[in-house]
Amino acid sequence: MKHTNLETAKRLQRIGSAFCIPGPFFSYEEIKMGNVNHTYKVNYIRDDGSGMAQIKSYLVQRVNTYAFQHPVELMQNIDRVTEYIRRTYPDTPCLHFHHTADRKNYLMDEDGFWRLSNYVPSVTFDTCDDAAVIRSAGEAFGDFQMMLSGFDAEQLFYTIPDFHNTRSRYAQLKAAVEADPCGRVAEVREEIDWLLSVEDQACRLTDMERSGELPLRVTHNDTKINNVLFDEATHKPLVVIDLDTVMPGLIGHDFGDAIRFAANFAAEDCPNPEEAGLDLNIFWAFTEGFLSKMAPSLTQNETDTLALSSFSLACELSTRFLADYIMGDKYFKIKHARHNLERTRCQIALAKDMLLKMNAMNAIVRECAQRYR
Ligand code: GN1
Ligand code: MG
Repeated sequence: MKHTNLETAKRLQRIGSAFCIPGPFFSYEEIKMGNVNHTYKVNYIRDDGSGMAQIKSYLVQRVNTYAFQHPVELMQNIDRVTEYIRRTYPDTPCLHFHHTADRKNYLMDEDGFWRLSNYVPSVTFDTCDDAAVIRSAGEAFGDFQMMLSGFDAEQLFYTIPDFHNTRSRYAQLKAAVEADPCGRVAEVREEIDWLLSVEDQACRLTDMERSGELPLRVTHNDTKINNVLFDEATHKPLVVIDLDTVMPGLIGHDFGDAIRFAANFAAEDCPNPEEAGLDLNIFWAFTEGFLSKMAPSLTQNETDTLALSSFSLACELSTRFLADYIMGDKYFKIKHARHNLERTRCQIALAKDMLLKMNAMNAIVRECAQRYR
């Protein structure tokens, strides 16, 4: 349902009061980042103690309960993870979610499932060709995994079961093709055929996980570089955000997802797939940063499959975008009718280029793994 600005302001004000935010509501803006949840920055007027008015900002998010069907458990995961980080690494900045009067870190009401956190003044990057920033993003995600290496994975609820199970993502695509509820399959035969032609290679990590050849860790699972907040002035990483999918996973899920997003020459939804491809310099910079933190803990199989993981994650996401397009765009937010199709084509073009550059990627991984071991 589309709301007017006034209606949205009223809703956000109501949510702010439920989370006991003091001071008069001043304004809000929608933050367009993120393909699943809705995010708003809300601004309040606060007396700074000397009678001068100051603006204090928060982030309000409406969790997409089509994607996250157990949002209460999701918020419990976030609570456990952030509490663990706060306790174990008191000097590391961490997200802070506010509580309602009845001590819940969420609010469920007639128009959704809401949460509210502090706003951290920062910059984020959707695309970035500055190798130093990319390297720092690699360090930030590497640090994040290392910080959680002592965290008991048993405590985590699977917020989206089989999230990075590439075999089951392929199965979902095949089911969508079979159902074809919108009559869109004929138009995307070429994409379907290509994805099916590389299925076994794309699913290699999933198969190795099943056979016990790759260890489970606690991973972030949604490592787009825009999930790292950077200091506005120094461009040093401040904090890793978007903890909705912190679950047991493979190191390659974090590495591969970051690469397929950050090291693509084109934006994820670029309408011209011929512009997509793997930027090996960015690949190198991220790998450096990530492995400078993770290399000492890698198994041989993990090292050997890191480069492949970026191909796997690009194919996996292609199957997700394509299945969503075929099913009528129910999962990912879209801005126009062919948005998911354009995302699919761009991701496939990237995956094809990754195949051509696999040897180079492997050489970079091996070199960094050795240097930082
Ligand atoms: C979604 O919401 P956002 O932008 O963090 C999706 C990721 C995809 C990504 C593609 C929970 O992430 O898995 O890789 O879109 N998150 C979920 O842009 O499905
Ligand atoms: Mg996310």
